[in-house]
Amino acid sequence: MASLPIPEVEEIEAIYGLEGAVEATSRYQRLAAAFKEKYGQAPEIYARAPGRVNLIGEHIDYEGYGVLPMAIRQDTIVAIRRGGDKLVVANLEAEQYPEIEFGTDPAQALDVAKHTWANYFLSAYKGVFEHLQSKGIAAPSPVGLQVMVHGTVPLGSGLSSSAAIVCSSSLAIAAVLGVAGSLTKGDVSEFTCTAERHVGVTSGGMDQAISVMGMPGVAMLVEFNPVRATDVQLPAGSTFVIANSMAVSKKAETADRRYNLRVVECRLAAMMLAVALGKPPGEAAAVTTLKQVEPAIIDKYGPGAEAQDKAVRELLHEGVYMPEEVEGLLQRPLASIYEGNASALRVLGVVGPEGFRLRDRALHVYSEAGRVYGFRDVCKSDAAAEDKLSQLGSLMDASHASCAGLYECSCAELDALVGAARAAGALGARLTGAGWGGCTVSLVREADAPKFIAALREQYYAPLVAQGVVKEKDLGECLFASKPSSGAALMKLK
Ligand code: NG1
Ligand code: MG
Repeated sequence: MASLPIPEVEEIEAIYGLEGAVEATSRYQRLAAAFKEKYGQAPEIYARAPGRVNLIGEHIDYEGYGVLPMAIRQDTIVAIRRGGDKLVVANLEAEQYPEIEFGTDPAQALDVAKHTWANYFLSAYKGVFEHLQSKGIAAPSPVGLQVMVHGTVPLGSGLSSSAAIVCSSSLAIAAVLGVAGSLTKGDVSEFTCTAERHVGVTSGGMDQAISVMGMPGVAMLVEFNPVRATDVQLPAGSTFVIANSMAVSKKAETADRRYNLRVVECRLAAMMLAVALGKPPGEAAAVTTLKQVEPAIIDKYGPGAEAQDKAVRELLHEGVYMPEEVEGLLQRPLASIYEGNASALRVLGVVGPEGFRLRDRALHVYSEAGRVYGFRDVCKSDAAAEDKLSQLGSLMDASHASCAGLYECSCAELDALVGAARAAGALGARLTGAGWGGCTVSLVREADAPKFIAALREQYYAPLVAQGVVKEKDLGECLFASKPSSGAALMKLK
């Protein structure tokens, strides 16, 4: 499946479904009109890519483990044409997202310290050229591009607005430069993941993969190295309700103390496990993911979640590891292990007495990886739908507990919202995406969804409306049931 070419779709209905088509059409029309007014001509082509909600499997994609997201209908659309001698990146919502210009040199550096929305476009631009170079495909000479973007995925909400803009921009750029024909979905999933790291977050590949490979009606088990996606049919009568905690997670801006710190902690945990399992320091220092040490754990402790949990508790000590302890065991400075890895070096530069909580992070990653396959197996099983729902709910609850307790990526607002969701009748509820703010996802019986949404409005959102944090009229964008939607596509409008 990963080797299918990117579809070029002419009909909006094919993507947005009958219900969404009218609204989508008017959005594309507004984008086209604003584009023509600004640049004097119509776009040559459009591309769109959706956000996603992760049902289970949090903070494990960068450790090499499979995750289970679905694409949502909210997306980013990009209109583009060749022209001028710069990259002019404008947004339909110009007041909120001011226009930014870049030169056309694909090798230009991206300023991580100056985070702007258009950095995501530039990361896509660099990514397209880097991909062509890595495949030995002759790159076209850089030309000026005129671009206009419109997104409906809420920012900083764990629904991957970032992947939506990086993936749609990449497709648009590749198409207008005439190289889209040589790309497969797998190529785009992989190079957009690498490209997004230019923005300064050392993310895994889940968001880009599901944004590119999502399919209507099914969630996907996304696995890595190489990236691939398998359909997961969700049980009949189930609905997933997304709710925004309204705490904004500024992931790129806080990366050194949150997201990128966790990525560093996981690798340190993997190296410490390798040392404890008897690997010589040089070999241990070369380990990069927790997945890589799993075979050695199984050799000694046997397979299964319990054995893995026992192993981690025996091999890693409680509490905090400081850099000196890790360096002593690896017999080399961390700066040498991370040479050339700018984001990890930034993390090491700011680490304080809170150090690294390696045992907790490893316990989360291994148990969460197991829950992903558990979730898939429940969906595939021939149990009664009602039993499936309650088992999936328990897995989601356990995932949230692990994210909050062991991985410390929740926050007061997310915990309160998860609590309110369970009180309102969710069969399971958890944070989704990186956490530290953003959204939760709740499993609800389809028939109960309206009642559930009304109860959550009352319990969680009414006070926020009263405080002026959110407007009543915008609640539909904060709290909604979502069906699995289709992945990225190039579009020519009729
Ligand atoms: P969000 O913050 O939801 O976009 C991030 C990472 C994912 C994954 C999740 C946690 C990016 C682009 N994505 O998602 O790869 O690690 O956190 O599971 O940073
Ligand atoms: Mg993101």
